[in-house]
Amino acid sequence: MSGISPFSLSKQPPVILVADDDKTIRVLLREAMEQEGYRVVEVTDGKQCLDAYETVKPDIVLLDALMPVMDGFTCCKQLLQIARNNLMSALASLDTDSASGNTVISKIWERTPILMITSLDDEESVDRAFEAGATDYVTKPIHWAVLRQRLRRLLQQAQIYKQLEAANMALQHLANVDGLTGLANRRRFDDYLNTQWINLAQEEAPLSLILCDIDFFKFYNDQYGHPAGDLCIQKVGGILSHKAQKHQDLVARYGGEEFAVIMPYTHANGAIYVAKAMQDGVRNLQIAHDGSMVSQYVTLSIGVATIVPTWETSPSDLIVAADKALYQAKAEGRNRIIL
Ligand code: GH3
Ligand code: MG
Ligand code: MG
Ligand code: MG
Repeated sequence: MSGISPFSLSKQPPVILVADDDKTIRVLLREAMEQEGYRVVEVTDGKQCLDAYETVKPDIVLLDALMPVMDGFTCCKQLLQIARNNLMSALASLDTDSASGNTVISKIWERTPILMITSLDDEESVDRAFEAGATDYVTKPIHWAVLRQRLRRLLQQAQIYKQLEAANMALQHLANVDGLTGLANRRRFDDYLNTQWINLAQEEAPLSLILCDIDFFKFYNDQYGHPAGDLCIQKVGGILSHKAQKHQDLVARYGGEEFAVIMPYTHANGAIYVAKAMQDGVRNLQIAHDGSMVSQYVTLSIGVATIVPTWETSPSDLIVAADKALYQAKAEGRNRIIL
């Protein structure tokens, strides 16, 4: 007996998809596996196995080598093709978003283990099983203890991959998300800007950047206290994220009470339109601000810059331009938008 139960990391009973044309074997397999606490779904050939795969979402596929209609080798190859296609579509999304690297990692780990059942005296089938991409094999007549242990080990490995994936996702989240607002943090801002820079330089498409800074925020803290200041930052962050409509727009907390919005494929007019919506949105929150010299409510100063990225320029050129505009908005009296 291996020490760790395959259930130790998961509540649901593991699902085994069994494909075998021999009814007697299927009955025996079902009995043996149900005794282990697994849930069993039976099919009689490789074609049925492929059809059932997406709906059943098995934890393991147990695949007889020789079956009518479609044999186990072909079925195994096609199951891997499905996994590969999933991976390719996850990779394709990397073009627009570097954070989806997580998705790619999870797609690699999502690959369901395939255990092939070959005849004991058929060495060639063992080679073919591995060539087709099987994770492991058992031989017929079935040695039940061997099958039990292989299943346990494969399920444990799959569970460990899932745990690692969850831990990886949690780490990525911590590394990329601002704790106070739930917005993208500065690190994610830098990554995203760099990725978009490269995309848009290739496409010769425009990229806009909005930088917002809360007016007289030091006085806000002085007046209402730091916890109220935090709440104010959260509310402002929430409204900015609500006003950035396009799925490619990224709203980040750029610094203490500063926010940035990266807007790919957006000309200056579009960016100013969104900046105006953000400015109005924040004012309409009507957060009282007695320390402000420009309004009874919390307001924003906003700098906007637009550029068509090239290989001769760099993201910092866009940041410098937006920062200058923001500085000018402050200098000209705050609570305004400068392009
Ligand atoms: P201006 O209109 O020129 O922007 O004036 P300001 O007072 O907003 O500018 P300044 O940069 O001098 O002050 C920003 C203040 O924001 C100072 C800092 O204490 C406060 N701040 C930065 N991060 C946080 C935070 O996470 N929570 C709170 N409550 N305050 C913060
Ligand atoms: Mg068979
Ligand atoms: Mg500031
Ligand atoms: Mg400020």
